[in-house]
Amino acid sequence: MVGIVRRADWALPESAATPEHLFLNRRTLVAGLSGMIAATALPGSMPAARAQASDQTLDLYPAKLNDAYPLDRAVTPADVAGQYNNFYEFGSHKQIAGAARSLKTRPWTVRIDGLVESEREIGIDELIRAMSLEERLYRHRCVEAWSMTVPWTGFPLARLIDYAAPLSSAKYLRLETFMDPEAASGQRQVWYPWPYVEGLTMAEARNELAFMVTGVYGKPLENQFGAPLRLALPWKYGFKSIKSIVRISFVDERPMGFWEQIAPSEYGFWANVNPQVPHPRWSQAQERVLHTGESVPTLLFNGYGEQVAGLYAGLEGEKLYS
Ligand SMILES: Nc1nc2c(c(=O)[nH]1)N[C@H]1C(S)=C(S)[C@@H](COP(=O)(O)O)O[C@H]1N2
Ligand SMILES: [Mo]
Repeated sequence: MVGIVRRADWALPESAATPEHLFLNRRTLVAGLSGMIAATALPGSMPAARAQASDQTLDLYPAKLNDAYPLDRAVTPADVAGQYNNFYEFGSHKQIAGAARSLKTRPWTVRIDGLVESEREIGIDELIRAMSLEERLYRHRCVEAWSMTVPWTGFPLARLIDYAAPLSSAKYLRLETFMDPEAASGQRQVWYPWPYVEGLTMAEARNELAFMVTGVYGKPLENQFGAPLRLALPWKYGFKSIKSIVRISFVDERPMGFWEQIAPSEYGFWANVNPQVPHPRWSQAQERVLHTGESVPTLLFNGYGEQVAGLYAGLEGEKLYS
């Protein structure tokens, strides 16, 4: 998301404000190159082609709407949201839906580890069946100043935390995306710090809004949305909503996210939406609403302050909004 073109105004065409060119800091570059050397030194490290097993959760869709989260705007059409995605594992542009089909999402295992009573691995179908599904209408605000409105299907992250039984020493949740350069051509670009990682505090993770997503528009997720399991944190910039999760770790140190590793001066740990705090290279005051052709004012915490503002009391010294 890091652009080299300097732009001051959100109203410029998205191609200008949208970061597409990668700025590399020295550390990331060095880490990436050593990763490449390690990869080439390991013969047979490429996974063999696997058959796609079938999704055993189809009968759970569509799930019942939880109407506690009403919207102030129309839902983005499914084909629009499904053809405009950020998923750098499949390319640094928005038209990755076709490329993302090469990801095999069954079988799929999620590892739960770190500061928990007992570490374990669970198959995605078993996990989804253990959590009951609901639908929620959420707004999504990308740090690149576009937004959409989506009917996600999933379950509260808090329910998964209860299931994982973390120890009281757990302070943060660290989430990790799959690593499969054979299926995901973006992961062959070794200068990025793969795999994609994100993190949040335990209090944030237990907030009612933090939602584990398994479906969208009344069906299981299509791959471009981050199948078979992604996060939705609607009060934060979209890069916090990590896709295609394979590992959930309970840790006592603040995890460093993918974008924070690449450009810490531009993308931080907290990344809460705030129209008054500009990105170093563009304003966050407005957002371009996908499909409508309109720009509207961005709201503090993306409009979810009632649910989340209390999480940040006493943290005013932190860089909460980038
Ligand atoms: N693993 C992974 N997760 C990711 C990303 C990514 O590139 N890789 N992009 C993030 C960004 S910047 C955004 S805006 C959202 C986009 O979600 P969507 O394609 O479903 O709209 O996914 C986030 N999660
Ligand atoms: Mo984003």
